[in-house]
Amino acid sequence: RLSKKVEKILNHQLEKEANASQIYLAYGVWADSEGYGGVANFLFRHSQEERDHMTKVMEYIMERGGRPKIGGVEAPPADPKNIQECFEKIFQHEIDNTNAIYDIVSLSQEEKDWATWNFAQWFVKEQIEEEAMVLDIMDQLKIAGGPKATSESLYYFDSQIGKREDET
Ligand code: OFO
Repeated sequence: RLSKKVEKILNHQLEKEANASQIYLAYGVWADSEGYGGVANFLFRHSQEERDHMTKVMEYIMERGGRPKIGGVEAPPADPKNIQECFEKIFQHEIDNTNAIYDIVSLSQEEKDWATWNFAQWFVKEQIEEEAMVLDIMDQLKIAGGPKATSESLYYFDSQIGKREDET
């Protein structure tokens, strides 16, 4: 059974994943309105992935005899100024989420809650993939010319991002 402290940190993570889903959704809408249909498609798919992360945490809490808290979601941040900022903000967000996962690992280790420790390892691996994915997209954007990208190279970038496979 989960301790109150572990239940609390897992509920905090559940909330973070729900907020992450909302961020990707909002940025997807922004990207679509800017004409980046491929990027929007990618962000919408990723929003769904974040929701799946939320569900994963929720199910684990229930499985371990805890009570998931389903609260409201935070309003997403303001629209990014441009496509660079869009991915920089997403990268920052993923780093922040990685740190939250590390807090779960630390607490479960402290409490010798090895089931939660083991559960959190899936997320440790997932965060490695997510950070690598965003870094890779940022590299592609750099190759496209970064802030000096032409509309042709951005068009190509957008179509490539739209075709990216989901990682899980
Ligand atoms: Fe849930 O992995 Fe991104 O935030």
